[in-house]
Amino acid sequence: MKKTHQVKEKMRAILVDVIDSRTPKADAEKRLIEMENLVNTYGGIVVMKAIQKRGMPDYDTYIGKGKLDEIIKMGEEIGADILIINNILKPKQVFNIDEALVKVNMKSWDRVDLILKIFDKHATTTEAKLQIELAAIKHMGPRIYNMGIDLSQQAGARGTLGGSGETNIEIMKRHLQGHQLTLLKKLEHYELINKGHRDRRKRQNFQSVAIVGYTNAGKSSLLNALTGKELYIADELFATLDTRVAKIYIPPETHSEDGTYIPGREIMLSDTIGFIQDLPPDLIQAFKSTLAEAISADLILHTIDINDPDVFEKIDVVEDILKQLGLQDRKKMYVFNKVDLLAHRIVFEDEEQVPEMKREGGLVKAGAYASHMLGWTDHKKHSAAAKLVLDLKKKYKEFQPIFVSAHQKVNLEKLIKAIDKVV
Ligand SMILES: Nc1nc2c(ncn2[C@@H]2O[C@H](COP(=O)(O)OP(=O)(O)OP(=O)(O)O)[C@@H](O)[C@H]2O)c(=O)[nH]1
Ligand SMILES: [Mg+2]
Repeated sequence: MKKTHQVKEKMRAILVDVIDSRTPKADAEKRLIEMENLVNTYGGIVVMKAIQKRGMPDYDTYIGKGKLDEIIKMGEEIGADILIINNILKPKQVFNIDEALVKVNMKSWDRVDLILKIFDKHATTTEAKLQIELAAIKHMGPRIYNMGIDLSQQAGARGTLGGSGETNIEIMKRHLQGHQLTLLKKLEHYELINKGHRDRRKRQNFQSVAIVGYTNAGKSSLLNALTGKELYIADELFATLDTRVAKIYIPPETHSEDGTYIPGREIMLSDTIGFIQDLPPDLIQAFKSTLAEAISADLILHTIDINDPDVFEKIDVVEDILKQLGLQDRKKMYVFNKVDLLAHRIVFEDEEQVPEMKREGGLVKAGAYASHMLGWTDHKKHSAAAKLVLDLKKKYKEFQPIFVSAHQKVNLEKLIKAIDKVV
């Protein structure tokens, strides 16, 4: 059969996650699922996955020689291209693993490699590309300094490098350090431009609100819904790598009692890169310039996918990263998004402002049983959703939790009012 076009085969990956003996099985499985999502986002498929319990990672190969042999055998049988380990490995371990894998035409990545590859694929602006390059040097540099035999041989073979008494690795190291400085300089330039923009907005008295949250929570969707922008939205992890800023318009208001007129105003809203668990500090550091918008915001909208089975853990991950960015004490509001996927007619029984509910009027008030009879949704799901909302409301009371749907535009007006009140 004649091929009309070349179809590029998807990268076939074997995943291994090394966990300690205290990690519960369910958590380990969730980690693997997230990792598989990352691989799919990159455009690969997972052909095998394994969880490995170890008291301590193996000194030479992290996963241990037995496991590595097993993977080599499996990899050859099922035709895998790559072994991805869901941990952060030492340069020496990566080197040893790659050396063993080369005979079956495979290579290895650790968690940071995988995240960097996705970043690289999604980056569109020069600034994002520079930040990724910087993060990559920080991550890969030590591998080259310590183990860069391949590279140094190549450099040597070209015959252009190599001075008296200086090894090729030292030259490579110097080269990378120089390059890192160049990148930092270029990034500084962007930071200055961004700072200029921020300062101007401050002078014009714009208040700024930053949307942050776990990757895929719906941050870009929320910004679009609130501002009418059309940012890139995708059911992938790390769809956004840059900061985008847009205005929300707060309409003027006349007080019903005393007739005072409050003029309308505009607030700057920014969207940025999503967070993920085990995000290495180096990566956060490299993205400081992009995150600067969030760092200087008057209010942080922590956006959360309410349907996430790990909603509480993901909130903690984001809070932890906010802390690393020095933002633990910033004014914060929690926005639980994607309520359209919940059985929200019942969830909002105590809130009369949901547009859909208004239309259904008295029926809603009839409660869970009636809606079950009407075949709206299953009763159990309703009560679970209602309980979840109550739990979230109680636990995060201080952050004025608000429940919205960026897709269905549920509760957005309430959100805008709440923002208006706070900033
Ligand atoms: N059902 C439903 N889906 C939503 C809603 N908001 C966003 N989504 C979907 O969730 C996915 C992620 O949305 P994005 O807006 O790209 O999420 P993000 O937080 O910006 O993600 P990253 O930039 O990748 O970190 C997309 O498939 C959206 O269509 C919502 O209110 N309801
Ligand atoms: Mg986004």
